[in-house]
Amino acid sequence: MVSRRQFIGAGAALAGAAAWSRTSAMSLPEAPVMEDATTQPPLMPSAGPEYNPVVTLNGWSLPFRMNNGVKEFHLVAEPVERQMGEGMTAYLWGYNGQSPGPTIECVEGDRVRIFVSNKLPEHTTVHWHGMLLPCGMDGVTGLTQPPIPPGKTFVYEFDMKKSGTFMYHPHGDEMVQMAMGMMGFFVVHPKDPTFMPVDRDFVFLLSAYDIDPGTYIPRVMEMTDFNLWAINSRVFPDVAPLVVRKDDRVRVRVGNLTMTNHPIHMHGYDFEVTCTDGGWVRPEARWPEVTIDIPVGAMRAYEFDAVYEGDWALHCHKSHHTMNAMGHEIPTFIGADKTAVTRKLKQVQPEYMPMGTKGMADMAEMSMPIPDNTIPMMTGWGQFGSLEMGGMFTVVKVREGIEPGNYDDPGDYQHPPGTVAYEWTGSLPEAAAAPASSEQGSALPATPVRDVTPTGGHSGH
Ligand SMILES: [Cu+2]
Repeated sequence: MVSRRQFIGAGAALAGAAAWSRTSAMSLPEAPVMEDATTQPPLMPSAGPEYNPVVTLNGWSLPFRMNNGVKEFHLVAEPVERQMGEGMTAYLWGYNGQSPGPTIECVEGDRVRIFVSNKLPEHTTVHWHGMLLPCGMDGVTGLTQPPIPPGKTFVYEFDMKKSGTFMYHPHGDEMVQMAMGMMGFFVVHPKDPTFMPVDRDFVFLLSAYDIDPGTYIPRVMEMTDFNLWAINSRVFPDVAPLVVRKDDRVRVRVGNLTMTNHPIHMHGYDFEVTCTDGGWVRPEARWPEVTIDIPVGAMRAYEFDAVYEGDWALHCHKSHHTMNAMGHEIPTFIGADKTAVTRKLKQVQPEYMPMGTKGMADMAEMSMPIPDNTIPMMTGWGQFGSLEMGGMFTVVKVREGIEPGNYDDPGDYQHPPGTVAYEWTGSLPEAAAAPASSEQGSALPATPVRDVTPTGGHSGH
């Protein structure tokens, strides 16, 4: 617990000559805690200007209180237990019971006072990524403030100069603290509620961990070879779907605090980037995309009109990032005959299964024995079988008639008859024979081949 005396001391030290700081006359706001990893419903504003709150996938927004016109929040940096997926819990560091920390929402023009209490075993600070603020509120250990020692509380206070999509994270022992999961979203809504309104506004942060199967704590020294690629510290199939009502205008805000870029691809739609952590993108500066690269330390928001019903995949396009805990040192066995070696290995290890000789899809369907506290590499079941996915993968579920404010999983998409890929059961045509090389000179036109028919042979002659 932080005593009132400690709190006043920290406030006074930070406030210095700033006459506007009245923190010493107040009590510390409550610090709500969330331990549930399910997506919480949007937090409607309890005071101040109206706004349309965001929905944090597998997360929540931090409640605030008003104090003489200032919005007050209380963040607590602390060790947390995060269920990354069913059967796997990680011991991370985060804020208010969760990693990532709660989303902070406010409105352009608000004055915000954020109390940060440090319950970590080492010092920390909070940097408000993308915000325009007084330099001394920027949260860089040593450069703009002393570190917040364990057990102490510091106060940050500044005006929301512009609306947009931002984040917060430590700027003290940053490598360790971000590898341990310390990060959160910060959304500033426009003062004018008619500015670029959307019906549904989703946010999530990309994070990556290296946690050996059967263990709980990330290896913080890992630089590139992570084994858990996560959306809000969850991995598929336990990342919440983005539930959308047909014809809604939808915004998806993504931030990347991993060690590499993530090309985020959404199926079924084209869309435009409308906001970065630098601000809103002018309409004449946008272009259509179906994949947007999220650079390290950046945020992108994209928007679309949800006119196409379905279960649409949304995932990182680096295929290793849609896998869960796996070793990367395994040789390729495609085409290898393991029959003889399997017979021998089964004599000493009867459960041995040969894998990878035809690819690795069989991994998803086998239930191999795995250690406690880990997640299969490729998993997740849909109405047509295994998805053979993991990591940074989720589903955008667009349905008719979903109530506004309802984000419950509507289940599998019911495809209209005749709209699902199907097996051809008729006779198969003979494969087109390649012309013998000696004939090619006369058979092929001099210009590049344009008129090859699909049933074989060349036209003409
Ligand atoms: Cu990725």
